[in-house]
Amino acid sequence: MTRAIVAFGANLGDREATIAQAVRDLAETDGVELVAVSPVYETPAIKDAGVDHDAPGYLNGVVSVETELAPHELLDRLLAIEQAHGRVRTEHWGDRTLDLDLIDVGGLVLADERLTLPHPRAWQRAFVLAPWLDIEPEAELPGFGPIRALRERADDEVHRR
Ligand code: PH2
Ligand code: MG
Ligand code: MG
Repeated sequence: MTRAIVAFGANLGDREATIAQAVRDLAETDGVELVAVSPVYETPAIKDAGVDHDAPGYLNGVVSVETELAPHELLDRLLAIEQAHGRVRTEHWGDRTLDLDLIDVGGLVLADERLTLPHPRAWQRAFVLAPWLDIEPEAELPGFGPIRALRERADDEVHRR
């Protein structure tokens, strides 16, 4: 069994209901055991150009799981759950009903055309680091060090609900 961190984000539709159902979908997956679910944070949308207060705000958080699945199998499952919750796109680039990102899988470092681990932007995103810190205060991001120190440096604003 390998412990993995999955981040969730939603900024369209009934964000809370979508996230709650997505967490249930993940928990019901064969070969996946849900270990912890973080508090949920309200966060302004980050776009290529920076914070976009005109875009709908996100709810963000993370879950930790124990899994028998290989990283790409877990990725396939996350993509299927995203699909099931329909990623309706609007004129605002990047807005989505549900995003599930694989952040860390047992400290593995890998990069191929489908998956980069750890998640390449997790180190700088308070909307990932803050909820992760809530459930794993001593966690380290492979190659980047303790997430507590990373969280102190990440300056995007997050508000616990
Ligand atoms: N995800 C993105 C882009 N911007 N901003 C917030 N606040 N939360 C997200 O989860 C997020 C984002 C791309 O995945
Ligand atoms: Mg994402
Ligand atoms: Mg994603």
